[in-house]
Amino acid sequence: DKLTKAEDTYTFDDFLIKPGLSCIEPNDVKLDTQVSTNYHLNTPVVSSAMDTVTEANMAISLARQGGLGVIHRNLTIEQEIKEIKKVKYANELTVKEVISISPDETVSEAQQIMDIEEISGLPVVNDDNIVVGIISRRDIKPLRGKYLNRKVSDAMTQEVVTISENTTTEEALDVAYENKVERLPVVSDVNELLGIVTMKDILERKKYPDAARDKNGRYLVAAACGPFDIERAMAIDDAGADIIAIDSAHGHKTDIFKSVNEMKKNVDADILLGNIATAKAAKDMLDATEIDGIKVGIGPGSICTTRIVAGVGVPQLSAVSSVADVAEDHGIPVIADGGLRYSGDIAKALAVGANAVMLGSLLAGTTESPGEMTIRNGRKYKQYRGMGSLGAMTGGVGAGKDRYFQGSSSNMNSSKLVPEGIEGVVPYKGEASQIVYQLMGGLKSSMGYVGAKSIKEMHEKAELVHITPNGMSESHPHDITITNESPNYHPR
Ligand code: RVP
Repeated sequence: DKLTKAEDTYTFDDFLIKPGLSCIEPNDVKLDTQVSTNYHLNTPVVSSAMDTVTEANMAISLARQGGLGVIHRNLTIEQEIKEIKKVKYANELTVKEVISISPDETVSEAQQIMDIEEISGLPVVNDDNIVVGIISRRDIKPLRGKYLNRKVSDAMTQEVVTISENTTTEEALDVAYENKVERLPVVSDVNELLGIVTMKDILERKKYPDAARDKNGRYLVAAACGPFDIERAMAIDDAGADIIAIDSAHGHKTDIFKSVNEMKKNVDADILLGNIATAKAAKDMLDATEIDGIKVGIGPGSICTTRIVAGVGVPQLSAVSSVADVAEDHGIPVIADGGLRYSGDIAKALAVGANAVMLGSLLAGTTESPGEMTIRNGRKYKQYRGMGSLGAMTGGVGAGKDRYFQGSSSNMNSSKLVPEGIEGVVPYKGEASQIVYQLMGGLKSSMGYVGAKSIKEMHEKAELVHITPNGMSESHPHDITITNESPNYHPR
């Protein structure tokens, strides 16, 4: 009968990782990982495509730390593109679309452009786009109002310090320091303007050596898309999204496989497909599509009610483990999405084969998460809600409404929506970088106990022990009143 045939399934609290023989210190551990066929991260953390978790600020913060943000899709296509571009242009070493000025324009024209574009200097180029000078606020400042009608050629600095396209970051920094200049036009052999590098961009690059970057050195970014929204997929691909995360509550569907194959033909970005929770789904998906990564999780999310409303799901550690076994044979990365509450849960997800984790609640309530801060009883909170909650389905542009709506599409009012998520608040936690630092610290510690110096070794070496609820209650602090909260542990 069905009940005796039912498999036993488990989640994070049912297992612990067994300590093993080790010569690895947490600081020796490397956390780089493949997140999709063509992209790897230096930190195995991906932020959820949720409207209270990821827009450009979160994606920039994660990319700086070596992780990846997935811009949510409760936005118009234009708004989503804007967020993607903010990430892509946040630390572009060579800005290619340079605003320049002709030597025959007036100084006041130059000043206006600098004010409007919020920049402090302009390369001066002739009609053939050859650099003939540079004009900055420093050149203009000493000129009193009456000289503002002068030509740019009279006020500009003629001896321009330039670099070539092949100049490295270190060399550019040396040139900028030695010549005490803030911006370096990038020029061709014949002095044609190709781009500009600013000191600010060079310094930012040095500050985040482990940042996740594309082949042009820009921050990596992913963006969400509905499984049938080919128009959005093509638009966000064009805008520069490196990875498109196809966002479905149930990715194990033949019509989704078909649509994603069509999408794949039309985009350059890698495609992550999800969510699924069984080995069979992974096999079917990998047989039917050419996707670049799989997202696992049906119902583990802290804001998710799918398992209660629909009675459907698979406890997350089992789901990740069974999908990872299949995906590994195909060389396709797996992202464990949802249900992660502590760094130890991240370690367990990786121990059973995940390449990275996707975090919602752990990153919600940070400075970088979208949404207003509210104060209740003297404590600060920020909103966190499921994308299948009523609020998310009726707010923004209502992404996911298609997913949870029941009834005829001509009458899409909120009373016909059947939510699978809830809305709430989480305490304000400060900067996402601090959260990620603690989470990765915990993970490194775990890998030290296992004796794994890389995520690959974690996959190979980690063994787990099955524990009882008593084992779990022994694991949490007990028989004490906590007086000083720790940054990486919150009692449940
Ligand atoms: P958590 O990190 O446990 O808060 O889970 C976040 C994940 O929950 C998301 O990445 C997504 O897969 C899932 N989610 C988002 N909205 C909903 C819902 O409304 N049911 N679920």
